Amino acid sequence: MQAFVFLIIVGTSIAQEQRECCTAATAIVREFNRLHQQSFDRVTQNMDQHVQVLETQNLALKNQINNMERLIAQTETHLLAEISERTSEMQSALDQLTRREADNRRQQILANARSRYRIWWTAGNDRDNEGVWEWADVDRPFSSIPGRWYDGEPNDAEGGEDCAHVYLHEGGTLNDRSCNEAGGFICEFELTD
Ligand SMILES: [Ca+2]
Ligand SMILES: [Ca+2]
Repeated sequence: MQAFVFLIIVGTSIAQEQRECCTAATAIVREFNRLHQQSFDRVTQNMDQHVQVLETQNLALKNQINNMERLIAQTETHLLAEISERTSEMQSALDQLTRREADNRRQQILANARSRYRIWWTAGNDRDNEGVWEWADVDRPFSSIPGRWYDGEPNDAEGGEDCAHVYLHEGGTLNDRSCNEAGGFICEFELTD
């Protein structure tokens, strides 16, 4: 009878220890889960904040890039307009310089010619059709010449003046004269570099 009671006491003690141990383990697991969840929430919150900062920085960078692209486009347009304007000005200056050089050369030739011949022939004539002046050497309207007739000319004096010469003493104006008279001649040529 005494031995049976002892077994019951021992059996009761083991079961109690098992319950206490189980309760403690459950508490530990619950605490671990709470701490884990707390840590996870904190990390998630930090990541959300970090992502938000990155998105803000990304938006700011996009705005800066858009501004730079707009600035580059405006600068490119301005530079192209500037280059076009400068090119036009330089071409105009070059044309003016070329014309001035041609005029100077023409004046120099005429000045040198004054002392050599009294008559300087051009290629202008109306030998084929009286009163209709043309160039003998080029297919170009006679009216496009830079010179002009002297006052009262051409007069086809005595019906025999069919060739045009230059009056050097009258500013390079033209007069019609007999083609048979001896004289110098004037040729037009293109100036080259
Ligand atoms: Ca004539
Ligand atoms: Ca004449």
